[in-house]
Amino acid sequence: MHNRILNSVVVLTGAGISAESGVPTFRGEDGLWRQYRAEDLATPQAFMRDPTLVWEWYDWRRGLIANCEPNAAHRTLVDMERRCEDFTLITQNVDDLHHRAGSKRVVQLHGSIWQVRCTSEGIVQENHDVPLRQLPARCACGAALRPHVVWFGESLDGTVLEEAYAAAESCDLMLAVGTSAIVHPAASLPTIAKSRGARLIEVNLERTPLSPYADEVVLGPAAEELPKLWARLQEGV
Ligand code: BJW
Repeated sequence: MHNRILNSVVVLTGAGISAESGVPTFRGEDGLWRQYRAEDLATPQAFMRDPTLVWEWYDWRRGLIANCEPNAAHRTLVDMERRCEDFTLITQNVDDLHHRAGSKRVVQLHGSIWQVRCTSEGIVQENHDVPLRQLPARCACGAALRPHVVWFGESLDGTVLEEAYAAAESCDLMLAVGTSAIVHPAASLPTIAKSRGARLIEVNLERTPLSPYADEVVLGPAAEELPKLWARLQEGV
């Protein structure tokens, strides 16, 4: 990489990057499942109240995601990782489409929909059953399993968060792609980068609370706009 501004690049992705793969976003019109909003299901309280309902939602999403393929935006980030000296991909998504596209190192802020955790022993296991054999899913020890994801009001993994903050604090360029930028602490990463002198570029279908802080807002679908932006950045524009 010859251009100094691309020495250290951080990309924060949200649900919008997977939208063109067919994964519903959280807050768009397609974010509704039955009559529920995602915000009402992605909480420990919802799980305690009705674990079967919450597992039905995850089982439905797992089935849907299993049939989705990474798109051109995911693939562009694979190329960025290969070509940038110092590159960190931070995602809020739990769909694992970055890994499936070929990204090697992905900081998964909110966990993975393909991992489950025992509510008694805390043990995390990979689970790719589609559909799940039992709802609510149960551990061999008999306790309920839960998705190994971060719900509202729950803390993010400390090591994961530290890695994300460290990358945001030291990057030259931060791209925020397909996130509504309202869920914290993820939403604070681009503004942290900006406050430390990074160039901030946002890619989204619409403006977000982040837009006023961005040096550039690219409006359009990520699968179309990110490859074009990457080509431009490599030319030093
Ligand atoms: C396209 C596109 C295309 C469409 N191309 N673009 C500070 C201030 C205020 C509140 C808080 C705060 N700090 C913490 C909080 C509380 C809370 C929070 O942020 N609340 C806000 C809603 C106000 N945060 C938490 O509770 C977090 N925990 C925490 O901080 O612990 C300590 C603490 C607790 C309580 C108080 C204080 C401190 C945990 C957050 C966990 C979020 N979990 C979820 C579910 C994950 C599991 C799962 O997937 O099932 O994470 S919720 C959901 O939102 C999911 C997402 O990762 C996350 C972000 O959504 P995202 O990715 O931005 O998606 P959308 O749908 O919102 O937006 C899509 C965007 O794409 C849109 O802009 C579209 O326009 C765009 N788009 N198609 C480009 N083709």
